[in-house]
Amino acid sequence: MATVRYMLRARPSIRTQLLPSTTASGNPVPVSIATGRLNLCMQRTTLRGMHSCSRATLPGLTDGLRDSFSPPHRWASGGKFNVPPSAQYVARMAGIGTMMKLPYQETAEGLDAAFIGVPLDTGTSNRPGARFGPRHIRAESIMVRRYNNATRSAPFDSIMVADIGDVNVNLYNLPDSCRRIKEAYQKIMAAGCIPLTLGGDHTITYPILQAVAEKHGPVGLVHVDAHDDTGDTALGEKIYHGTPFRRCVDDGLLDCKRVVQIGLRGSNYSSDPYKFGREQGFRVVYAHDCWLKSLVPLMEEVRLQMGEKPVYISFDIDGLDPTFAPGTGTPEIAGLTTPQALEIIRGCQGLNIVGCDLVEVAPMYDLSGNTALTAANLLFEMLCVLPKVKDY
Ligand SMILES: [Mn+2]
Repeated sequence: MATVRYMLRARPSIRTQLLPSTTASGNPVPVSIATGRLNLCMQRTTLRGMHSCSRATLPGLTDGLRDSFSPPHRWASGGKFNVPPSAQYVARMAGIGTMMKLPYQETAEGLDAAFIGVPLDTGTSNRPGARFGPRHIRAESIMVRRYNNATRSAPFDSIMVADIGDVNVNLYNLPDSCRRIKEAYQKIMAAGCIPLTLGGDHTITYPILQAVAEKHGPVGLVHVDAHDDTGDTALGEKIYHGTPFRRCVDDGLLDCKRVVQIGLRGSNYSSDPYKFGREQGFRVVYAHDCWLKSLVPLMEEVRLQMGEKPVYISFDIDGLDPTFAPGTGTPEIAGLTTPQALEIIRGCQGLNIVGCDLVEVAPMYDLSGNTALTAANLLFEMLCVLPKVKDY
């Protein structure tokens, strides 16, 4: 037991039971603590550490570990922007699981763009599980690196980005969750920050767009989905994941002539299911009109449709075919391919994008993790097409 060490991270005044802990190299590691009171203290200690963490440090690793195991000054570029750590210097799965292992901060102050989770799935109509989307997308995002070699975008050389955590949703009250989401996004918009949202079911886009339109006025919308999500009610309720864009129209949040819905498919209850959207002026692009085609020409038309004014991107992962993205609650066969998803997002480059979301990842229906991995990469692609991002 010569290598047994103790590490006390609590205030000395707190009486506690210390458990021994060892590592192969004899380095001290935090021990499991038996008392609830000290656990609380440790959580506070960790939070204080994260708040005080400079923008160039990796969240979740202590100074001791940094000094022991890594070369110094390799966490970031040394420049003025946050940068994800490189797996050349930091083991991919080391550290706390923020999006791309970016620094965590509590608010959007000082950020050009922020990743934010909305772990809500009480608006789902079929398989639940999207409440776990943000955590799994963050976990799989450890594979996403800092440069986009296909588009030559360098977001982390151009803009300040961080993970600002999750909206504290109310799982037992959907309208109250919508209120909480709207209030959280009002603060993000007030900070002049572009939100990149990790959903969550598609209900969340309604309160997000309430906050976005409050700042920018009615926005254009690039909506990728298997479903149009413009239903009026279900089971007598006006708010669930099948109605967000109907509610947005009701509230005047959309510039309806600048809305495109891409990937719609599946069986329907009506013989003319997309009539409502078309009547508003939406462009509706069926999945079967995308099969076996490049979507680059479509996106040229979409850029003309969107013009210079603000645009929001809402990407429901079920827009993809279930072979690419089975981890979702309402899958439909014969959807878009992953390369087509990239063509759509990359085709948004140059638009005045004011917010993006990636919704409906329900990880437990895809044990491979590939749906969440795809979502993490699509969110990176969205980051790469934001207005202030430069090419290298
Ligand atoms: Mn949807």
